[in-house]
Amino acid sequence: MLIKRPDDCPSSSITPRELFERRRDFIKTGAGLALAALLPTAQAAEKLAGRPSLYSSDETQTPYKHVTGYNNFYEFGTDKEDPAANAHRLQTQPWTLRIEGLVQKPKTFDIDQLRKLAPLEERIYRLRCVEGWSMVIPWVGYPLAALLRQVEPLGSAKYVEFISAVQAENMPGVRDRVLGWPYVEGLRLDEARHPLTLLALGLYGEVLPKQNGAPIRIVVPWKYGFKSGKSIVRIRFTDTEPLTSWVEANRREYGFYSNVNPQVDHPRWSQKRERRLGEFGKRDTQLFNGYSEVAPLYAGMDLKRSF
Ligand SMILES: Nc1nc2c(c(=O)[nH]1)N[C@H]1C(S)=C(S)[C@@H](COP(=O)(O)O)O[C@H]1N2
Ligand SMILES: [Mo]
Repeated sequence: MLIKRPDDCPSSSITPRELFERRRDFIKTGAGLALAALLPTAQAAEKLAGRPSLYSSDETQTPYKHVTGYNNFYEFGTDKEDPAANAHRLQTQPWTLRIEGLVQKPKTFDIDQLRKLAPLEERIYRLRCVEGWSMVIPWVGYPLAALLRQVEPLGSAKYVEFISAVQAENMPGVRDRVLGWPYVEGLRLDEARHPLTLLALGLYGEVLPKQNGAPIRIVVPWKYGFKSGKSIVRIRFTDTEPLTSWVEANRREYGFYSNVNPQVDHPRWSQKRERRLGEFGKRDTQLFNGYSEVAPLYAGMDLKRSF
């Protein structure tokens, strides 16, 4: 059935691609022909291509509809469908990213400057969420290290903090005190500079959909998904471990490191298995989400204590 009542199917949850596909399906049927004329012409999402990267996984990519329809973005609500329904309200133009703290040259970048800063790559990464699902997503972006070096960090800088936008009037979720706002995440500087850590500006060959963290987000593929802050406006270099939103909310359940680790269960559930969105059954979760090249970052650390 193609026609749904508006409240079953908020227009905001329909992606340009879905609209396009619906129009096409309509046009194929005689009955659809007349109705197709009433539908808004789908505005194609702005393309953003990247050159293929050697860091890419060759696994089956998670369908676009799951990547953009089943999200965590608490600023827009706590249900997995809320971001797709509400994130259209996020105002992404103009947008600036301020980089400051323990640096020689604090700077502010706009999106055009960020897009041109380094060659865009397409990186197909696995992402494992702490709640037990996983995805394979073709991101478009470049290593965060390319951005961080622009501001010449001081020797005293040991961590970076990522601060997401707060637009109270556009974000129904920030009325809830589930988390302290703004959403804050952080990495140790060597983690932030690791070549796998990505500054993402797009996915599936398009600019980032708003529910996925437009116009810029971090992606750290060996850590649980919540370490990847969305819609960030500020990066701050610090000498102390940042107090992240999830640690602040519940430090017994969420640690600063949050490396994917099947041997360290969440206090309320096992982390040994995961479900790939769009698939049935479960697969084994791998240490560091399978990105074993990051192991040297944690040499000598007890990963059960520093979870
Ligand atoms: N600002 C912000 N960033 C966020 C979140 C959030 O609620 N707010 N949720 C995190 C969580 S829990 C996950 S699993 C990933 C989900 O990213 P995705 O929706 O693109 O799959 O975003 C992370 N980044
Ligand atoms: Mo998550």
